[in-house]
Amino acid sequence: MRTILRHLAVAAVGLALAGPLADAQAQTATSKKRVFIDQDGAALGTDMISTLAMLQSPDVEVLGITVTAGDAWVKAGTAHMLRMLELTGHGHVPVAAGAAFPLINSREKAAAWEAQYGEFSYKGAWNPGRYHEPDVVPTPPTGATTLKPIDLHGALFMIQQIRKYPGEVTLWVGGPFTTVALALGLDPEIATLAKELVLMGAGFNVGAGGNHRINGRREFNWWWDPEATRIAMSAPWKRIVITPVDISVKTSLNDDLKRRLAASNARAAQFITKFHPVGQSGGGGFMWDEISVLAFLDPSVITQQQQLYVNIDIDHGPGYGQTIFVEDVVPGPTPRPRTMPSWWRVATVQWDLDLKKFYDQFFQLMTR
Ligand SMILES: [Ca+2]
Repeated sequence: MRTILRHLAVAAVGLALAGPLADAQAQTATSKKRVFIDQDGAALGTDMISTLAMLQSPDVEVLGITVTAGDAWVKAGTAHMLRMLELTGHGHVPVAAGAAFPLINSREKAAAWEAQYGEFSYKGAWNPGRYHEPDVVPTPPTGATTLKPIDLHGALFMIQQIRKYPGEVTLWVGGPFTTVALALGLDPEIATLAKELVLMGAGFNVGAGGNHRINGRREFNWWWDPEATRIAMSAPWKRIVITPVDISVKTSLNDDLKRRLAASNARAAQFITKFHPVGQSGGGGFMWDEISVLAFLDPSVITQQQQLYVNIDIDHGPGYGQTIFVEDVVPGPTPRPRTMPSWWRVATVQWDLDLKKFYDQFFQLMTR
């Protein structure tokens, strides 16, 4: 309890910054885009590399990072994130541990669902091949870190930083929504105080189930915690941008790209070269979260996108965790805006990208 009270006291300091002090800070602002990152934390692959891409941008000030359970448990994921920061020269960026478990979903519930409706090919921290207990932190393949997370829960850290710069902070989410849902429960105003919500998640029309086999609309980030996704996607953000799994499968951390990066002495490039060597696909593969980051940095990377109402099925039946979506216009000879219940929010959904621009800009970021 004492720890919780201390967290709340620190958060209260952050909340107090919404007044004149915040205005003074805003006036000293740089022209950089302010971003708060919420990410899950597999030791290798898209979680680390996308976060690194954001940190490498000269146009962005990363206010902080919270790590949420998903691809890895939160304690392991936080260690992975800190180690990546340590190795790439970004160790000054504060990291807070976020949500440890989904709100309702669990490993046991997922297993019961699978027994009834079919097996998922990918379950993040629940994958049998990588499973360990939530409190265990195995030595990461990248090595043990000497850095520590800050002494504040990720949800409170998120609230504090969004309130510090009203209207300026892009909340970028590359993992499940549990920490965001907790933050919204504590302080619903962050949805309107943030500049926008930008995320990787959801699946729409991925052919033959895409990389999730059973159903391309059951994308991992959203499926891990459907109720949190419903809470986050129903909040009144000023703007929502979604990088869905549909576009992820058009990219890969391929050997040509790795060979080009290997020639660079930059720490970011060397991180990829050391832990994602040419000819080894482990942890590489599709660049799910990287697309979301690069499209945020330069929207012209995206060549096709669409406005849709987007949310998630939270009925505990066969559709649990599926992306649901509706066109924002009623088609016909004279199309008109579609009216939906308030929990449906319109999002910009990215469908296609300029691959050359994407890879070139990724290369530039990683070799700085
Ligand atoms: Ca992720």
